[in-house]
Amino acid sequence: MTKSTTCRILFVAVLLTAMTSVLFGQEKPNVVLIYCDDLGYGDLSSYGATEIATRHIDKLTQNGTKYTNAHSTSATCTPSRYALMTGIYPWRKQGTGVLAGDAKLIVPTDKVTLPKVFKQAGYKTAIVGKWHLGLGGSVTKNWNQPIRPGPNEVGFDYSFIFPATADRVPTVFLENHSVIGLEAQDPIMVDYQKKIGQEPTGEENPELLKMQASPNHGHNNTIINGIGRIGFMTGGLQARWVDEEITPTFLTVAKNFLEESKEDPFFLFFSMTEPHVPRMPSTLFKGKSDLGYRGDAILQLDWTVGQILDKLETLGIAENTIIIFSSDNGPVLDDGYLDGAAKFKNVHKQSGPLRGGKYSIFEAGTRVPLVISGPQIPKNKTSDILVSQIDILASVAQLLNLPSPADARDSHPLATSLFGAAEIGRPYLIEHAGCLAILKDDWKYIEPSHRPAYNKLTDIELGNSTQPQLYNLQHDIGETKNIINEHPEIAKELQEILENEKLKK
Ligand code: NG6
Ligand code: CA
Repeated sequence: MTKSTTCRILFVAVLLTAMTSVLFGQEKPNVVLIYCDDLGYGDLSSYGATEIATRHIDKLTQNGTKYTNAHSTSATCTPSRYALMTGIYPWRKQGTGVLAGDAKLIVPTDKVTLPKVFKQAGYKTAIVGKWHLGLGGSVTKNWNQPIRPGPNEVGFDYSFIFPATADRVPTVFLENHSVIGLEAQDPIMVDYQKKIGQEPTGEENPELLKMQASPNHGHNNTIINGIGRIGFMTGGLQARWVDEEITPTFLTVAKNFLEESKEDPFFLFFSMTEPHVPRMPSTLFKGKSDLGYRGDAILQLDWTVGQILDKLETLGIAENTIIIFSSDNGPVLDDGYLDGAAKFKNVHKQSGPLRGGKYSIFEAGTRVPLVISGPQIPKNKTSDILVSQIDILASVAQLLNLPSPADARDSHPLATSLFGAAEIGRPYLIEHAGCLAILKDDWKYIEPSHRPAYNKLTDIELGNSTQPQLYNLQHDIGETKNIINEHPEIAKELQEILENEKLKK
């Protein structure tokens, strides 16, 4: 073969490969959604933290757009995740509060979901990490058999999850429908009403704990890996996770998925457990921060994000991958264990300039970090448009040229902003933490509520008041001054929008 023929063949081969990648997939960006558990607005150095350096997430921030007015729908996990999956405000639906570890699936199997949108466009979909949206058709279930429905029935081709939270039983992983590592002769049983089996509980045998539970929080049921949990469990000794290995496990599984999916357009929901309690980072990270295990867990989270970014680079798909990084609700220091986090209350500002924290209707409950990077997304940009995680679903449909999903009626299509350079936010947003609040322009109205104003256990101001509240967030981001008496007309306008929203079915 002459040199020029070889060159021509090579040229045609390169051209064909390029055309194939344009036609079959590569023009569709991959999407990795990295979702943290209880990471606060002030927990990252790119969001102003001075006592901790989250350099991998900082790098992501430099490479993308950072949002300063982005929200989860709710101040706890299950409702925020319900909204993310369905595009429906969780307060419209009964039973979307924080779920027990044996709860049944609450995401409808016959409606649109975020992963189903991707599937409609031919994507491969996976969830790796925390689920907390229930499993199976009822509370009573046999954990030793395949459990359906779950993530695979609502749109994920592949799932590798733990059922609820790291502080709730069962402390096991499920791959698709089945618990991993189960031995037939040692079946698992779970109970949230009464003790089952002979295993020690935190309440009866606190001397066996490697981390003490905070008094009165209730993390004193079955002890697993030296940590008292919420709920009782027996059996499945070989299937139980070791807390220090949770994140390395999820990371390995996520990397494998990326490796296997590099030729397809894919959606990976990487749902991390940090810095939710119990904070038990891998030994490598213990003592790495100056902020105790909570800080160490954040450094582990940051490192893990770096590992995902590196993997995308190595696979040569970083350029064509959108990364969405956010958190399901605001921060908390003492959420059930005496891990020392509360000691750093006045050192590290986990809520940044915001008031409240997890569980709170004040801003720190739902205003969370949101960083998005990707092919069409401006780098090193800060945006203050109003956006919510509930908008991701409709925005993805818009990005992929699919019809707007009617079921997801609270989700706004903001693709030109979230995945592009536009600066268009949603007109208003409803916040949820037991009671409701509404954000519009610079204003925030919190409806009156008889719930407590303060939670002593977590030391968090919940923001509830029997009086209606109005704040101007432009001048008072810390919600220090209720100015409803000065602006009754604005309060009335916001209240009316809120009441109308509540009436929508
Ligand atoms: C609360 C738990 C808390 C945490 C939370 C769920 C008590 C007193 N506290 O009920 O420790 O597990 O539920 O957190 O039980 S979330 O981020 O998943 O919503
Ligand atoms: Ca959470």
